[in-house]
Amino acid sequence: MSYFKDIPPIQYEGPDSDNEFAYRHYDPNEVVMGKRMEDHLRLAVAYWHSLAYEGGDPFGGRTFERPWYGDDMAAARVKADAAFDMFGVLNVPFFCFHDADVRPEGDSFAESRRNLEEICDVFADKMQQTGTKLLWGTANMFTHRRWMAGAATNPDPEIFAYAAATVKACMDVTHRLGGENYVLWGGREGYESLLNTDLTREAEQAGAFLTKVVDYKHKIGFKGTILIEPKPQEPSKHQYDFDVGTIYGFLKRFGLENEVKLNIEQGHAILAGHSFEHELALAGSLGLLGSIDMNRNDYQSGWDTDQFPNNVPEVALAYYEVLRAGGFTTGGTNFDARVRRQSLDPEDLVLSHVGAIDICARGLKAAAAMLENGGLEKMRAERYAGWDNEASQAMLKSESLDQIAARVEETNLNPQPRSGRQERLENWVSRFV
Ligand code: XLS
Ligand code: NI
Ligand code: NI
Repeated sequence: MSYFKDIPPIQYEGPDSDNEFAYRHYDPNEVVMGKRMEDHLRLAVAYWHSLAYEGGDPFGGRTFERPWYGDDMAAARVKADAAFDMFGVLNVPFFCFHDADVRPEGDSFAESRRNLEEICDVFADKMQQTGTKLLWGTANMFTHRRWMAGAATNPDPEIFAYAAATVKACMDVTHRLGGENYVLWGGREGYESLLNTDLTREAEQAGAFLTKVVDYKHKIGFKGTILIEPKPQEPSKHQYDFDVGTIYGFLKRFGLENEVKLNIEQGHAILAGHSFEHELALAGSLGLLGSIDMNRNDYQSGWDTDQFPNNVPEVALAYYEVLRAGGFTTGGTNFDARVRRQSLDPEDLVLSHVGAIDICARGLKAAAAMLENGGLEKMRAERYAGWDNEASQAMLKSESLDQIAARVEETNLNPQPRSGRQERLENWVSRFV
């Protein structure tokens, strides 16, 4: 019997509904800026947090009791049943998974691969029956002890080889399941101590690895997007995919900037000392915005606590940048978020998503209203209007430093500062959120 048998399918009932098991703001069919809300947000449930996470923290182990816990194929099948039941209850169109979330580790690489393929056969049937789609697949190259010093950036070439085989297997099943993206989060691609680390070699290894991944994508005809997910630290002290700007430099260095985009996570942006909207705006400006991992960190603890989002103004500014960049194409909104370890019940698992989905719907609608109103863009355009003429453009393109200097003296240039109007803009945003 389904683990979620006591929970009704969640439907849109509108803001006045008193039903806990209903969406108040997420109406998949509501049209926002010419597109159905479901097609804007492209929501996904993360298998690792909702199905694989057992409630542990650094001070204590499992708190949850789920009928699918176990490390054999039978348990993996029960887990898959529960997963698709949950996707159905939530009416969420996508899911995401790592190999290690869905299958037991085998005694050999080949056995692990076969386990993965077998469970993906189960997924294929369920996806066919339910219409649920795969937003992205990925490889867990950080939990097992073999990965403790990294995967592609490991000092041991045998680990590099194992990582290559692992990613190939995960790309193969992602491709077979019609996945729309393939994600690489560099779980332990970084270092614990600079004292034992050769930065030059590790960067070369990472570049060679990613080049092989991109080549393989083309070889098998995978039409999805390869995405890198930035994170500055945790689990490593320092991670190479620190933030959007760092990855852009890495991609340029290895000539991959037109092949790879980014999966940007709220909590990781904060860990890097940025806001989510900063990372999204920068990725948008560099043409690298692919997909998002939606969550939030605890504001005090300073860790990647992967909580569900619950702040509309923050989420609105994030979607504003997504919409400004043209919205998602292959990407979407993956809830890289888990319930707290005291939230034991199936209801907690479902309602955490329900609340977060409503927050995203409100954020999206506010973002669309801001963009449609155009106020922010108008004020921004006015602020830079001085550049919209030939003379200013000529200064950028052709005038030399000494020519500019001569002109400054000839015309007795005396520029006057103008207000940046920050508070007025903040007031304007507040009208919408
Ligand atoms: C961990 C990451 C991870 C990736 C997928 O911090 O967010 O969950 O999204 O490997
Ligand atoms: Ni993530
Ligand atoms: Ni994360």
